Amino acid sequence: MSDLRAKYNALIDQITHYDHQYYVLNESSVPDAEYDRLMQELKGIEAEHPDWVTPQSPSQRVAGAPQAGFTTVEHRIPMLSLDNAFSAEDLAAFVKRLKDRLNSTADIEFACEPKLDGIAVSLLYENGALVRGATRGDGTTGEDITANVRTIKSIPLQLRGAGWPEELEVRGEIYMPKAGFEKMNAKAMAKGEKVFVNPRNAASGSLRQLDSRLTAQRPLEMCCYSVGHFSGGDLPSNQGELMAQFGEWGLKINAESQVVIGLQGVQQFYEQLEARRDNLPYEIDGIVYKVNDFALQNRLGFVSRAPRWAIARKFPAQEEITRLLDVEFQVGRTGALTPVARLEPVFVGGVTVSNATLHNMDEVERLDVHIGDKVIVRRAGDVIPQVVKALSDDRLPGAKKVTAPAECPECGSLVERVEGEAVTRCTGGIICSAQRREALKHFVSRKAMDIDGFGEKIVDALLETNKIHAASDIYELTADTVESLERMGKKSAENLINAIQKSKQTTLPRFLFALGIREVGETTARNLATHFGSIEKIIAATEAQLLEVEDVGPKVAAHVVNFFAEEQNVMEVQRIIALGVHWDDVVASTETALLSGQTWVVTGKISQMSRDEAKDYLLRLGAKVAGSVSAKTNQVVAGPGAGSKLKKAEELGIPVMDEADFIRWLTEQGLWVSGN
Ligand code: D41
Repeated sequence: MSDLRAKYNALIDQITHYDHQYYVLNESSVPDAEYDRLMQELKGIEAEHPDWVTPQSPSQRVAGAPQAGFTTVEHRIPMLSLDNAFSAEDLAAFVKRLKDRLNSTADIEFACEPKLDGIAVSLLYENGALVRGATRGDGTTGEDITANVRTIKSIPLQLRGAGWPEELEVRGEIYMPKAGFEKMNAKAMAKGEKVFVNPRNAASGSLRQLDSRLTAQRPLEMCCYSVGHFSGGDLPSNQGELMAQFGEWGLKINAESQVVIGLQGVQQFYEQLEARRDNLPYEIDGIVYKVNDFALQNRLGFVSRAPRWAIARKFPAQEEITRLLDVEFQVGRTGALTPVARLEPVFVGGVTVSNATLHNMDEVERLDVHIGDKVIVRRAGDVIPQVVKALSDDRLPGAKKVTAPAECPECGSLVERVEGEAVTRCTGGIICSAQRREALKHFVSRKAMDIDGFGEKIVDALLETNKIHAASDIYELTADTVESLERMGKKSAENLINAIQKSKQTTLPRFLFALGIREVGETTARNLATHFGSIEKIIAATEAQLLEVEDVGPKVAAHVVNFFAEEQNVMEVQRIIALGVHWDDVVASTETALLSGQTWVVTGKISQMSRDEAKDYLLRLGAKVAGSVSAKTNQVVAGPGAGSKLKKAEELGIPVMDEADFIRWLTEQGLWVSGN
């Protein structure tokens, strides 16, 4: 073999290996730049020697031109459907049915798999080479989506290792991970393109593209879970081993899958996975349980189109249809009017939902909702329920379109919507009681002044009884005043006053953030604080000076200048400081700071301080504090309960300190005095 040919083969192996590591095993392998260089080199050789190119080359994932349509595929063995179980009782009945049918009292082994919410597909491998991909369709006939499945990097074009049957039909689910879905939708939204309702629809729409170049840009993955037709070789004798075998052949399998024993094992798996549902990187709508042993599966057989030996235990649905009764507008801290849907109560995502957000007027227009419409409500995880679609087919004649009010529903001031912005805003400023209320809630909140126990109810009660008007008034409250509020005992009043006192010792970033200047979030507040070093300098800063701050653009700069141009705001700041709110000076120049240029990550529970406090310390030393671990991370502080971030740090060989190390180190820096 020529040197170049050997080089070419080695490149294919190397790129295929990197794809496998990254897309199948989820391990980071090479820097993008290196990967791109290898791919360019491969393509260069292929341009010189087109006759060397095979369909298995990693350069051959994307076809050149769109198809006219999809041809149909008859499945040689039907792709079955799954029976559902909706409760623990249903599941127990399933296990009992199996035992009865097998005429045995012995516990059965079950393979448990997350039920991915995607599209079931079939892949055909001939002598290890991917030759066809098809959708499940109705189980008998599907569509040929070979060109599209070839673009999915977790699907091997050539099986790895050895020992696969000559013909092997692998079945599994193609899905879109949550993060990729969010990113893709955000991009589509910005460009005014079609937004998908959920990751499943996005996966389905992406697979139905006639132009595989479009599919290639969608973040799809595939996990494999069964075999259809096979010939010319043998397979393991149970599901657990089949999954292990799939893994060796380079097919992606679900890392959560597990073999358990008996009803108890099955139920335990349910509880553990359900608790983690929202934290998984992809959506699941339940768990699939399969009798592990293939011989037992064969004995149990099928009823109509579903196997007797498998069942899908469904989780509570995250989307339901209900009716939109009305839309009201809530006024936020910066005057932004948020349209809120009042709904006919509906059970979704495990709770009864009667309100859902419509975000802003752009979203209302995009959804084209009318009062009385049937709408799809989605509640996934802990996020606020959302209206994701209006079912316009069922619209009642004469239904009223949702429009923004001309006046603020709370204070009656005019409402404005800046050209090109999604947000409608009340122009009332601090005369608007809603804006005042929200500003105060923000001021006392955890990431701002962090006044323990100062909740929404107390803010409302103090405002209603005219005990406070502005944030500075909080620092003049007495225990007697607080105690005079309804449902407030002596002890709680004292606790609140103590918490207010304690909050006076703060940091400049927190104080700045607490002021609630538009577009000044935690990060911007930190950047402003480290850049200028004092509140006086920030108040005096010009737009040009503000633009020198990291991540501060013209918009933020204008908001800061406008805020402090308002004399009332400056007086309020001075009054708060006069009443005792103070902080240590900030290390003004990041160049001289101990940790300047370093990126730290804090994860897990820190018992002697809050995670936010730990971050404050690091920021004061000039470090950047990141939310995730990457090759750029210099140091990780990991308290008990640290999970994936700690694991990642260990994989990447990044130094990790535990809480004791961290406190020792802070003490050495003179930042921590024991008994703090
Ligand atoms: O994750 C899934 N969505 C999933 C679907 C899974 N993990 N296993 C499955 N197993 C089967 C049998 C037992 C019939 C081989 C399935 C499906 N079927 C399935 N997907 C769509 C219809 C049926």
